[in-house]
Amino acid sequence: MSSPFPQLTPEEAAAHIEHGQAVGFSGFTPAGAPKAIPSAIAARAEAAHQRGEPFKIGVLTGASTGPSLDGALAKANAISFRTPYQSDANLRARINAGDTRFFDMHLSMLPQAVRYGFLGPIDWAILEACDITAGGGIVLTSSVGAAPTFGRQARRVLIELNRKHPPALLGMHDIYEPADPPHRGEIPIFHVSDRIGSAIMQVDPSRIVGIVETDRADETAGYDAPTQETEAIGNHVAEFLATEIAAHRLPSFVPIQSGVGNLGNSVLSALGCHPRIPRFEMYTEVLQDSVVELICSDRVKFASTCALTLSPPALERIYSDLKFFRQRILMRPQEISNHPEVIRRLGLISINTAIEVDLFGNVNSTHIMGRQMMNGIGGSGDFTRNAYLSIFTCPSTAKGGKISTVVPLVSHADHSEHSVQVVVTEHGIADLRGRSPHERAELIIENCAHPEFRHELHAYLHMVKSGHTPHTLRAAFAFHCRFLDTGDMHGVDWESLIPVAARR
Ligand code: 0RQ
Repeated sequence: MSSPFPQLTPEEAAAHIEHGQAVGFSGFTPAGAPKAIPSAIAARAEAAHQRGEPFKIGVLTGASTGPSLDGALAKANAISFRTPYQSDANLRARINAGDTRFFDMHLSMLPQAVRYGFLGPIDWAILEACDITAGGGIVLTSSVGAAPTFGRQARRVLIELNRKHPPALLGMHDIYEPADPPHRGEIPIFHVSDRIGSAIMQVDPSRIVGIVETDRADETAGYDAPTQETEAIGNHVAEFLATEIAAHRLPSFVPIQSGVGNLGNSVLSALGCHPRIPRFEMYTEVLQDSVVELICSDRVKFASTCALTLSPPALERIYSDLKFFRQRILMRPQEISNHPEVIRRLGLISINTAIEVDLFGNVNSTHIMGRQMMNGIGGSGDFTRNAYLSIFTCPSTAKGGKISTVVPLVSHADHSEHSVQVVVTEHGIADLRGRSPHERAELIIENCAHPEFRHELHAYLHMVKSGHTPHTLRAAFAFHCRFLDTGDMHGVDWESLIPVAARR
């Protein structure tokens, strides 16, 4: 059928976007993000800058995106404002240099913050589709993210019709936007596979300015092979959950959420292989390569996700047998995949990665040395705060062993000791449930810290014995300060930092 919408080149589409406008892009991780139009906007910004004219836009997405969106726009210094999450090295540098204002948000809250008007008007929605009807019905591609909200809220809409994604994807999305208070009712998901919305998202066709046809693969990087460290962490998580089953603390094996990355990929592989972990379901925001394997081997029964964050071969595997996978995978908007109501109802096991964890279970997911933004909180807060069982994993050291990821006090707090229940490193597990701060500290040092740092952490702890939480503000950041001064956390002189009179 011929399309009633004008066919545009990426450059023609980009020419519509003006300096100072706010643009909501589809995509959640590089999955499902437009590529041609944002690259052309970046070129337009570069040309404007060469003429000495300002050109920056506000960029809203579902989560991170790939090199053609965040990467290209950041290289061109074309992003004034960015939310809710990113993971591109160029953009990270722009944010930390103060060129781009970044607003780090819980991913579940982005769509409603847009509807409430908290983030200002959205001038444009730029959405990647695999099919579009004359009436403005859009079949999204490898993610849903916040596309339905951007499509409804934006004044005008541009579509990237990407032939790399088959129109037969129809049926893998479940588009549902809750009403806003005071009219919001329950979100009727009672099982991971419940469908509550439409397979197609709807945009007012009179606001569609044009369509750009492309044929470009998602820019999701593949996953590294597991290392001894990531395998050990995965095995600890699997063994811990098997013990929970044996202790009847998991009467039925509740669905799993797992964060993105090599570690998350390894943990899922370990769960899939463990003989005492039953077949399970996933209610998560990102589906990674290991889950495709586990669906094929029938270890994972069903996966509800917001995005197919897959390497090109793994995505191809799904596209080559959509009949099989359509019965086992459903993509939802981030407002639903990460919704606290649904997470509490289903009772999830959340597994996310920390940058650092302190002796009491507070977790930093976002900042390096308290100052430099890494990626953002992503969905980790949505899941951790509401999970049946919340787990954080991380290697016990970073930067070739010079940094202990177990520190006296986190240099930035994303998840508090009240939400974090279990900490896992390659050395073992600290189960913090029902433990006081003193007990937590002992467990985390003994079970999780790297042996090279255990003595130092004990030295800190034993200098200050009284109080509900054994801290001394004089030395709580001594590890971090030592690293900033010398490039290595080893060798803190606790004796001189904490005067005898302060050791109570
Ligand atoms: O640095 O890249 O220079 O080598 O941080 O660390 O170990 O490669 O781990 O890629 O899984 O990222 C928490 C950032 C971990 C991620 C975080 C350095 C380390 C390395 C990356 P290099 P790794 P990962 C689902 C849920 C928040 C959002 C979230 C994240 C780099 O998992 O963004 O959970 N989480 N979302 O060397 C200094 C430390 C360090 C450190 C690690 N203590 N000090 N540097 N690094 N620890 C996803 C979504 O929501 C979409």
